[in-house]
Amino acid sequence: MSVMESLILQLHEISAVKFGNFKLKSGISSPIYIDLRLIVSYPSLLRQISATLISSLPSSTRYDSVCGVPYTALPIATCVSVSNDIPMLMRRKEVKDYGTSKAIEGTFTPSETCLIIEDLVTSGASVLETATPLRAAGLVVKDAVVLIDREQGGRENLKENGIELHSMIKLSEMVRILREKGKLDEEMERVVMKFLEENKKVGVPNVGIRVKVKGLRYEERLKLMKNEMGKKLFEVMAKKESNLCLAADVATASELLQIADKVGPEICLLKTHVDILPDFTPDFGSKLRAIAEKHNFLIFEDRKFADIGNTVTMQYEGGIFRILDWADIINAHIISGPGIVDGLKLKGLPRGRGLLLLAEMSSAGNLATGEYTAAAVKIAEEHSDFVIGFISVNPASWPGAPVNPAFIQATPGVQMAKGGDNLGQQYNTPHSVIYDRGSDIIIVGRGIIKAADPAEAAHEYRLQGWDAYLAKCS
Ligand code: 5BU
Repeated sequence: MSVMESLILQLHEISAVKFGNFKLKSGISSPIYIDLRLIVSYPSLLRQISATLISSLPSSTRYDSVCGVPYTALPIATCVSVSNDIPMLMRRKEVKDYGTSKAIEGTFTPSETCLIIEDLVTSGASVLETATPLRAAGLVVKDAVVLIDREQGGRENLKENGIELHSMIKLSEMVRILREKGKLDEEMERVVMKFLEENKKVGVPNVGIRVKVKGLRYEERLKLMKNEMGKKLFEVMAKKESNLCLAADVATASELLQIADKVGPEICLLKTHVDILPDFTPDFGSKLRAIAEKHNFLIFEDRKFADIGNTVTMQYEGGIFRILDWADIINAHIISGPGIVDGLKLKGLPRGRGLLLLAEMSSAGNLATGEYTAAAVKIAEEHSDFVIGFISVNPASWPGAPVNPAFIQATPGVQMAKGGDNLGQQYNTPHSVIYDRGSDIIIVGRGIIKAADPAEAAHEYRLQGWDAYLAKCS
């Protein structure tokens, strides 16, 4: 008899798996009932289950710690931790709002990988409820291992959220083995299999299962950020109580300097398109930097570099604009591959600069979606000394969400009312961008520039952006 068969028989023996007619929590009647809470009373079985769970993982699975989904999987995770000498983390089901008010108990370093352990997966929602706070604390969650997969869409839902589900056993296999061993008759097998088939939701992923967690404050995230300019941006945001970036798309350099001085007190960041300024002169950078220092904001040249590494080093440093000399932050597409980041980093990192990667765009029909977005996240993780975050539109919807909180999300396409322009731009409100879509910085252009009083408009955007941030953190 295989180890698995023996385990299944033992689970049946202790009545952790029962056949009959049961009313489930959801109200439906089921011919099969599984209650794995019982296993704590059978230490030898608990030990065997824990060992088999770990050995059922592909050998390529890497993790620094384990975390059980409360409560049933907690003893399983503890057993795995103790017998394999792997540190364990615990997720609080009810986050205390007093004391340290931690969602995750245990010691860890952000960007370490945590394996989730669960007893039974149906839709995958409870695994996500544990993955989300782990990720929000800066941990990487890529895999979950489960004792029994009910095959009701959990695997698909988790995949959608960037988690691969490994199951020790599928429920239909379990039923087949119990039938083989004479633990249920043919009629009951037929009834159970029919029930499982009818309740199968495989292929119809319940997309949209998302869990909201309290956001970390900038002061906390600053400690996770590796790049000095990124740290500085968090500092400025916290100090000025501003997550507003002005997209200073005005007609001339002199107009830009004027609006920078007027709006300066409200913003954490000023975004330029230096190549649209007809009156650009080599002293533009130093003039803008003086205003930035006066009002304590950073400068972001929205150059959207896109070429191969070697070319971008020259575009960044040279030409008429000499962007490297005055822009604190630049951005780049990843269409040319990670070499672009290496190229920009070569010039930018020694000067203390930071880079935002374009993970998504705000314009209708753009192609920066799905795997492209995921590739941007991967490149960012691999270059977190230089990459400070992303240009994004809806980071809360990305497969690995929430994204590593070390990274800053900056979102263009923001106005007070949802809508768009007639060239494909699409607008969302400050609240929806920061609170619902999980971004950090609202990038506002025409909403401020075209307002009758830009400084007053900027003030209003700042208050709305800040309120949404506070709401997210509480
Ligand atoms: P608006 O006036 O608020 O629509 O200006 C938006 C600014 O953000 C503008 O400078 C764009 O070049 C920039 N932008 C964008 O709108 N969408 C994107 O996906 C990216 C940048 Br990337």
